[in-house]
Amino acid sequence: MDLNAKIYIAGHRGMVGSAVHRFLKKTGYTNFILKNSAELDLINQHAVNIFFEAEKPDYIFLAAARVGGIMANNTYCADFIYQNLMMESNVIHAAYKIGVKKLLFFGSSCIYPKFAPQPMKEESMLTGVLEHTNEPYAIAKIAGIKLCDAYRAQYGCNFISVMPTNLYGPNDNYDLQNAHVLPSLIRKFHEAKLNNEPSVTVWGTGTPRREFLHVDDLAQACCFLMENYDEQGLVNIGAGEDVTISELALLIKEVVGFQGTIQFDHTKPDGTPRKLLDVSKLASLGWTYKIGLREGLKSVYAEYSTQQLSN
Ligand code: GFB
Repeated sequence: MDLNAKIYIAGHRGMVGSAVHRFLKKTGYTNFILKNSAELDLINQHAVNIFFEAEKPDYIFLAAARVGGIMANNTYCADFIYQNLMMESNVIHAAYKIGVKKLLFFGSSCIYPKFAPQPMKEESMLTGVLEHTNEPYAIAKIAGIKLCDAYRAQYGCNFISVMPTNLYGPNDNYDLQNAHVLPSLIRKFHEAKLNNEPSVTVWGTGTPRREFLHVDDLAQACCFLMENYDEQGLVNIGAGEDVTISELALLIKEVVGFQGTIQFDHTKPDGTPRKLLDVSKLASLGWTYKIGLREGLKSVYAEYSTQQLSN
């Protein structure tokens, strides 16, 4: 991508899109097309086609998506499959029609089977049954990957797919019902500390294992792949290390400085027992993560607590 390339970041206000935007700006890119959902409804195919005809971007980061944690996925399952299918179909087809130079699609590690061998290799996709709490979302994301590969195979489009692990960082969602575990626990421990509560409740058994990657690392990896990867299939992006939810809770408790105890609510779902990505493909291309979990947690907690003070 030359520095004057016209880059459309779909979903630039979300955690992933905003991180890609920050990284590209820092690298020297200046020519962005940014539209919020009120300005461009990506579910509306007609609106998407008009926008692409008028703007003709060179490169696209397709980060727009309906996302959420385990409870949001389980509750809004129709919205998750419908909205994601529509957005990715509309953008990918329009990108083909106007002949963009390259498009990068964001999948999710939940596309792998619930009991996939760990760490999960790219070849594991479509080899087994999905985790039921996020099956509709996962099917929409698998469809997006297949769209990219099909447009590459039939029309020669340079569309690639990346598979991020569980992410955290600036512009995350801290809504207790709909967020992912890491921001939810930051908020729970922070509020418990301020209110001198005796304990914090963590959902599930605490035994599931998850891998976490700072979104600034993800953004850097995506820009690296935009420059260095032109093939079908997906590329995992992760740290290659995981922790149990109990270990995560203890780490957040320590970073926040909460003195009370941790309780587990066994009525809440655990989801997939383990989700650790095999990142050897990305490593062989020449990229590894930089921000460790403790360091990343400290920086997001510093940002979160400062924001709370100013609210
Ligand atoms: O992050 P999370 O919501 O999603 O939950 P998944 C991860 C684990 O943390 C589950 C536990 O075992 C939860 O039960 N957990 C403990 C909590 N306390 C909490 C809490 O306060 N809030 C939340 N949210 N979880 C999502 C998928 O799966 O991950 C999506 O549903 C997507 O489709 C995303 O793939 C990355 O890791 O289980």
